[in-house]
Parts: sequence; structure tokens; C-alpha cells
Amino acid sequence: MKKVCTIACGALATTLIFVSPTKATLLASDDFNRADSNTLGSTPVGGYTWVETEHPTQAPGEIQITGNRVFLGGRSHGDDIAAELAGLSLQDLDVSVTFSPGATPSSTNYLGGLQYRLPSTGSGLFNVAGFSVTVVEDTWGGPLTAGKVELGGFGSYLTGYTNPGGFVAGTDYTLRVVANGSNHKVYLNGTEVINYNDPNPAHSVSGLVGIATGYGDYSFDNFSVSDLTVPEPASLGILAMLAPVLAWGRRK
Ligand SMILES: [Ca+2]
Ligand SMILES: [Ca+2]
Repeated sequence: MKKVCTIACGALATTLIFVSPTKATLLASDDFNRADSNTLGSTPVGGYTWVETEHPTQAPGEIQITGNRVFLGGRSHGDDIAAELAGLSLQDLDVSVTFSPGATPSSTNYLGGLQYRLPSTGSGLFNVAGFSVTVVEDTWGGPLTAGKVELGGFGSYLTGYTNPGGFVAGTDYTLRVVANGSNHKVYLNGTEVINYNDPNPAHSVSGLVGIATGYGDYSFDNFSVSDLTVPEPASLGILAMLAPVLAWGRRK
């Protein structure tokens, strides 16, 4: 009996360690490891459908799965394109993706990145109503080595970070946003590069998440999004479930 209690109590301790108030709940992820297609389909984890917004004059492959990645090619059509997860509306979230810039542009801005807290599908990075974290190779503002990561809210620039050496075409980078209420943290290759507190309470709303480009060709991989909502009811539920085990252990 004592032995059983030891095992049960050990399991309880392990459970409590892993159910911390800051734990995120994975809601959707996609590695795009499936057959080449002009339709993105649904996320293997979570089962959310990708809604594609392609330029009206697009070629069919402007948004496509190719080589177990997703390609968003806005450059050839000179416009914004995007893909968002339908039916997944979040306020506090942890979203990440791997991205790789395509060929070097010649004469324009060159944008790609993450979107979140969007009021609806169909927003590119130039007209986003919600938040975007945009990787910018800004040839208007300087040479290509002036690569930036910019945080924008409701179509306006809020703050940014300049990446030393810019972004190299064909190279993988990871981009992650942790948005919790008014606080937005952005990580590039695992390093925090933006930590911004938004003074506008109207920006702390729920909305859709996705990926997008504007006048740029980017490929993306390993998209995932978690809910940061405090899982307090789950913790309490586990405690309630294990209370009899604890009481039984004490009686022995
Ligand atoms: Ca498509
Ligand atoms: Ca992949």
C-alpha cells in the first residue's frame, strides 16, 4: 500500500510541475509535409483550414505547398497575399514560423511575416487590421543589409529591430511572437528582439492568425500557434481528481 502511494504521489508531483499557470496550449501546427498542391488544406494538428487570399491576377501557384513547405509569392504580382487559419480567434497567443526570403528584389519593399489578432481573413501585410510582425528588406530606405523586423498595429508602424547583416535569400530564420494583453514580444532565431507594451487598449482584441507577404517571395515552414490563456480550471480539476488519492495516502 505504501508503495502504491509513493507511485501515486510521485505522479501527482510530476503533474503539478507540468501544469504551471504560464503553460501554453498548442492549438494548431503545420509542417506542410504533404504532397505539392496549390491548396494549403488543413493543419495536421488542430485541423484548422487555411484560407488563402491570392492576388486576383495570380498564377495558380502564388500560394502553394511545394517541397514540404508553403510558398507565398507576392513579388511576381506586386501585391499582398496571405493565408490565415479559419475559425481560430485568439487574443493571448504564442505563434511561430520558420521563414526563408526568396530572390533579392530590385526596386521595392520586400515584406513577409506573421499576422495575428486579425478581424477577418484576407489581410495582407500592407493593409493588415490587427497586428503583423513583418520582416522587411527595405530597398527604399537603404541597402538590402538594412533588414528589419517591424511590429505594426492596425496598419501603422509601432516599433522595430534592425537585424545586423539583413536577411539572406534562401536562408531559414525563425520568427516567434508572444502577445499577452498589451505586451508583445518578438523573437528572431530564438533571441528576443522586440518587447513592446502597447498603450492602446483597443489593440488587445482577439482575432485570426496567419502568414503573409507583401511584394515579396517567401517560403514558410513549421507554423504553430498556442493559446496563452491561463489553464487554471485544468489545474483545479486535476487537484480535485487526485484529492481522494492524497487523503487515502494519509490514512495509511
Ligand atoms: Ca493556392
Ligand atoms: Ca516542412
